[in-house]
Amino acid sequence: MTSIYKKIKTSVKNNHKLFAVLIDPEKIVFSDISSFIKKVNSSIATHIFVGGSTIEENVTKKIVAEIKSHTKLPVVLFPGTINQIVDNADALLFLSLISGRNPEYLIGKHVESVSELRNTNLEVIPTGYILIENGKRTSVEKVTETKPISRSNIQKIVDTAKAGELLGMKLIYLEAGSGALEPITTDIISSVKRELKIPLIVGGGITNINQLENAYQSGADLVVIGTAFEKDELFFEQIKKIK
Ligand code: 1GP
Repeated sequence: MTSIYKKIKTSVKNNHKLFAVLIDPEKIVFSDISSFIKKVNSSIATHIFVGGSTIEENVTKKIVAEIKSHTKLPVVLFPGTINQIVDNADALLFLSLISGRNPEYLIGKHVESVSELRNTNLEVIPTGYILIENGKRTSVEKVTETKPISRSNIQKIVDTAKAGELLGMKLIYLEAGSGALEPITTDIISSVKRELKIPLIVGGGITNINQLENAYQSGADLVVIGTAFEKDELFFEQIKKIK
């Protein structure tokens, strides 16, 4: 087992909740990165995720280098496109969109990315990525041309997550979509968590402390927030690290 994943497993075992700030390379202003990361460093964040739906060539590498020059937190790629796979990050969530039925996002892009991955030392973490309907059409849905699973079909969500685990995936990520109107419900989180032996990531539409606490209490091991910080960095004040 490699190190970032191993640490996630140890945290889960010790019931230590994890938190990732998601940075979309297309949305962050380069000159703002140092002050943004300062806030991340003094928050409860344990990881920085970097990724977005569409990105120009070469942007990610520059942004990852700048982030890494201001933090010791692990930088994990959460790529929406192959050109977001860069060798200067620490790990890669190798996402397979198991809620969808588009072979490109189940295995196609993965095959294409191998020639790039061969040249990196990234820790590759196979992740079952499950998109759940949240009331509006998300960019994941548009880009991947797949349908999310209905939020009321909890059994299908649970079975999809379990199938991912049985296929050997190391993490399951329940995604409501960036800027989702509603985060994943506590019912869905707890039902999935009950069945899984592997760590559970939850993200999409979480914009306040109550929603964050609810996600943790219902069984999320790692919560991802992006949009709430893009909209208002004062949110960091509410999630400061206790010294
Ligand atoms: C999106 O799950 C992440 O892929 C985070 O979503 O931007 O809504 O926080 P938000």
